[in-house]
Amino acid sequence: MLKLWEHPFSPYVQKVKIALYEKGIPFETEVPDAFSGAPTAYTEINPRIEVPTLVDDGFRIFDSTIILDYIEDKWPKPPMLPAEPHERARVRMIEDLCDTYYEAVNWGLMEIQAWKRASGELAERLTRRAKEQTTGIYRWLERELGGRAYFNGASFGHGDLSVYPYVRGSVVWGMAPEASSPLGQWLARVEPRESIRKTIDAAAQFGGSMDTLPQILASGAFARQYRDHRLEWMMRSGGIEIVVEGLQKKTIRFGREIE
Ligand SMILES: N[C@@H](CCC(=O)N[C@@H](CS)C(=O)NCC(=O)O)C(=O)O
Repeated sequence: MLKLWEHPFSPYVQKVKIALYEKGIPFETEVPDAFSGAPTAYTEINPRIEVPTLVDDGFRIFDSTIILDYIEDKWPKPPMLPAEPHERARVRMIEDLCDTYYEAVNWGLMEIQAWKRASGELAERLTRRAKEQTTGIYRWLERELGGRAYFNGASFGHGDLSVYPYVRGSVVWGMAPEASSPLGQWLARVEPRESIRKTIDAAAQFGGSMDTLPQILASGAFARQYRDHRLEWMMRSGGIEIVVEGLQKKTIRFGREIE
């Protein structure tokens, strides 16, 4: 059976799960023991030591965008990308912006609210920046949505499953779109879908308490990966001292060097 290496909280994983559920493709899941930064057997499966990785009959595919393409190529029905080339490109640009810009804003909020990297004035400043950035993203997304029912066009597809996990993240971190706004209405339209419900329920049931995260960080047992856009977010938003302190205390690491 198809196997998805995952973490239920990962928006990249959520994209893939929603696509698999939409297409009715059965899959099994496993959470790798791989997020501390220490060497692990999972390196053999994904050289970046990230989730998601899809394993199809021994063939390993990493990166959610590449996985979505693979699923679409191998199981084309129902189609989840628009048919017309401009529209396909439009949807892919939405996905890319969400993966590389929007994700970092939510991730930064998690660093502050759950991992407690900052407190007091610094936490307020970073949260204010995240709020401003989220407002900008909402404006951009609403321009992209235009008069469409779905980001994908007339029906649900990659455009929507690429936006949903991030808007969901904004909701979790206290920055939900206005219910009456076009984005709020789109959210209400897509949220009841079974594919989304199953994905979100798995995250809700995963358990674990956010309360223990600051102690885990302080113990030095865990180094968070500050890869590309995440590092940029912290630097751009005014958290340079968090990066410096995290590197000194080894609670921040960069992506793995490929051997
Ligand atoms: N570009 C990758 C990004 C995947 C990614 O960053 N995954 C995160 C979870 S959200 C991860 O596994 N990070 C490893 C870590 O934090 O140690 C994709 O689209 O799949």
